[in-house]
Amino acid sequence: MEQTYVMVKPDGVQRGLVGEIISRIEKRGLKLVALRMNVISEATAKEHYSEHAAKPFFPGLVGFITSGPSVSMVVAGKDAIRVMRAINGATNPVDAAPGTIRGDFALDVGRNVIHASDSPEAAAREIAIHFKDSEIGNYSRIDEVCLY
Ligand code: RTP
Ligand code: MG
Repeated sequence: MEQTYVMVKPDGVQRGLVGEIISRIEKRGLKLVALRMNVISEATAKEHYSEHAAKPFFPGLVGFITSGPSVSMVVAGKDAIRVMRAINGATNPVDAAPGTIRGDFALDVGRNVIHASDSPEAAAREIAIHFKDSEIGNYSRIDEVCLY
């Protein structure tokens, strides 16, 4: 089963969208295997977004992502990385299709509610940044197992 790292960003938490977002992920058939709310440290934020370190929006991005509690998750399932990116929609919410999280709940590229890893390499790297192995659960969804 593929795993990906997902974060409800501080704006999503402040707008009360955590339940709605988790619900969409679970209803799609993906499985939550780790979950935490915390304020991400500046060092962790810089590491998480290190690919953007040279970009003009980097200081604002780090400031925003550390500005309040966010919800971190590891989400598992078939093609979880690609499916989560599709659930989230385009980076700039103005371009995000209705029915996606960004397309339904956001307008501003700097407050786009949710993050998900964009490749298998990024997923492995980001999961390791935000979670210890011992924090990642191992269970079957009821719809994954046949009783008889
Ligand atoms: P994320 O990493 O947050 O899931 O977003 P993403 O993959 O869709 O987009 P990415 O290119 O990785 O950008 C990371 C975050 O930086 C902010 N951003 N601002 N002002 C700008 O032009 C700009 N471009 C990107 C966004 O908040 C984006 O989510
Ligand atoms: Mg990204």
